[in-house]
Amino acid sequence: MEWDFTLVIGTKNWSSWSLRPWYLMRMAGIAFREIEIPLRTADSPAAIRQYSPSGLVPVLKTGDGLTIWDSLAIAEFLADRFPALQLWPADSRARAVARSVSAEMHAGFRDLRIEWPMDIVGRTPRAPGEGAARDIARICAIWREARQAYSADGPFLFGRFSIADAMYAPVVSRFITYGLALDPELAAYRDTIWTSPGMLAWRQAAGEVLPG
Ligand SMILES: N[C@@H](CCC(=O)N[C@@H](CS)C(=O)NCC(=O)O)C(=O)O
Repeated sequence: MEWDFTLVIGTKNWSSWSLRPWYLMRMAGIAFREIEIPLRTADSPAAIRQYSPSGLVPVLKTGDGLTIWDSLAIAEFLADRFPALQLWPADSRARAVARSVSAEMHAGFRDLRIEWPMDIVGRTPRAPGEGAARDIARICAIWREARQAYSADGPFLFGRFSIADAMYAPVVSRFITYGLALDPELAAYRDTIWTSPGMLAWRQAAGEVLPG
């Protein structure tokens, strides 16, 4: 069956929640149409409400009338619909951990989000405050544990690309924008995401002038 997907997102430079499903679909090769709504304008709330019952983006609309208005719910829907793509790790133990770290990202790291908002084109190094530093330490522990367990299977968190990478993609952008120094193991993972085809496409569309 041919799927007919429309992904409604916010301004690419800022909309960290929108980046997740957009990046996931691009990396997985799932075709979609997109509608980008400018955020931070007087008209943004009404424009989003046209598509989203929660008043938030992203929203995925399917050709047969389904609306999904949460980034993790969109990822789960796509994993259900396209089992052959293995959007979650195939191994049940790895999958359980991938779901745990994705849920932790979805529900947490509030201080980091507030202090270091996503700004794809920005390069404004600054030290994190206490709360953001705590969040960063936890994220680094998650990345290190996953990379140490799964590096033999590939360069992504769980070896092969998975939904967990899409969930952490906005954090990669924040680390670049605010100039966080990482050790070689974590820097290699950051760079895997930052230079992946899906992220290069998003960065360019967000207005970043890419080298060469
Ligand atoms: N839990 C939601 C959160 C989505 C969210 O907070 N989206 C922000 C943009 S990144 C939004 O729509 N804000 C409304 C606005 O800026 O007008 C998800 O995972 O999709």
